[in-house]
Amino acid sequence: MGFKKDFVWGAATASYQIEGAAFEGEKGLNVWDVCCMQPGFVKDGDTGNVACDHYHRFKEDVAIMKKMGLKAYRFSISWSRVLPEGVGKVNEEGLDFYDKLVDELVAAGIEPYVTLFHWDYPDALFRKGSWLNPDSPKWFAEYAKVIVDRLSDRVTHWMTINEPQCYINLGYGEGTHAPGLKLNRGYVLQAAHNTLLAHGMAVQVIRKYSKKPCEIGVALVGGIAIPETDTEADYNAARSYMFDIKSDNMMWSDAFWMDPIYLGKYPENAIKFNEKWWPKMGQDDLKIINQPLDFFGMNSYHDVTVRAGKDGGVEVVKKKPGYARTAMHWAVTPEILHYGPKFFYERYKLPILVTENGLSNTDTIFLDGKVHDNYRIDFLNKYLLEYKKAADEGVDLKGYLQWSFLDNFEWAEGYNERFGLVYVDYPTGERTMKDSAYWYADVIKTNGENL
Ligand code: BGP
Repeated sequence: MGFKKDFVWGAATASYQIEGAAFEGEKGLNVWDVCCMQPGFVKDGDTGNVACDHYHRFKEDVAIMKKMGLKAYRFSISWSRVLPEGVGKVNEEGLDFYDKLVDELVAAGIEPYVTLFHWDYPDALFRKGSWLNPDSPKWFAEYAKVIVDRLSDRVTHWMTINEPQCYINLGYGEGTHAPGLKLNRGYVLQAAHNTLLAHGMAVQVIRKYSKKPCEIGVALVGGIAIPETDTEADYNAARSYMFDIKSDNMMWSDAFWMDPIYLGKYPENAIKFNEKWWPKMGQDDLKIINQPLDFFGMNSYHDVTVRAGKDGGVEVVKKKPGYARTAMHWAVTPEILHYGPKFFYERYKLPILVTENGLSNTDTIFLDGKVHDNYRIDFLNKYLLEYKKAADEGVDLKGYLQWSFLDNFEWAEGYNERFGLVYVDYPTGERTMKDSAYWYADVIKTNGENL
């Protein structure tokens, strides 16, 4: 069966990771701008101040995308570039940047997939309590309206938020990502609830004001368990690992984030185990969070294998010594693209769109001036073959958006790892298509038949 004819092949980026121009064009500060000023927050003192300088080089970047034959390009909008104070006065110069980028993509025949929020929260709103402020969902809805009013005559594919698991847990609980807070569970839960509510309100805004029929989703971390064998017992162990909340340690679980969005309820055990912390909620909050969506956005890189335990529980299978891993030390686990879509489709019943998947590496330019990133080709090939298995089993697959189009600023890791299909020489901004970019162009051309 393979990938269907209209399968969407693309690549993804995020504003803070590539744009640069952090203090240009009347842009307001965001929490990553501020955290990067803090010595020690990011490895080697790296910052996103210049990053890939995409803000000035976007035409060149779109030309490379066109050369690769990308059908879709997922990018995010910097909220504080458009609304320097987070709400209120619109910065026309900032909005114009995205307007021109969208024009350029459309002219190149590339479908824009817009993420409204990928972690660069406006500093001005952080100072008002950010996701802890009860008005924060409304602030996000106001921002969404500004973007939809301007871009929805050309943009018809939207994602509200990216990986709330990371920006809430790492940013508000563990303090390793911006804004760098280590708050107690009660506050983290409140921030999580408000960010889910913001997602729901933004969906309502997009549906109401979009100038064209559109498709909307959200890009969550898809935590996935690979069943050790194809037996019902191990499948059930994988389902249980992914969706059952067994202890109060559930802030990274799938069900805590996904059930309210796709099923309109928090898992009962999430509430039970966190009773003393459970945030106050409005009567209609869950209804607002549970907006109908058009696809299931899944960001997945690596995960675990499980088996049915002797006592009826779930056992995580220990990885073999010397197992394959990436520069980020993430295990190479291609099977997640088979079993993840299978189990998510079974539970949430929406077409699957891989919104991120890719390999971090320490690529360099070889003596011949090229970047021979065989590891990336092999990684993507293996993952995509597994993804194809899901299609063969009848899972509705919408597409695949590789992370990332360009090497970029990897948050607290700075520029230490490279995820791109296109190499960026940061001091000069020069781009070089890696071998994987040429290989991916062939994958797209043959709709995955060459895998
Ligand atoms: C994205 C980031 C990427 C990468 C990825 C990792 O959304 O922008 O740069 O870090 O998430 O995701 P995770 O660590 O959740 O697997």
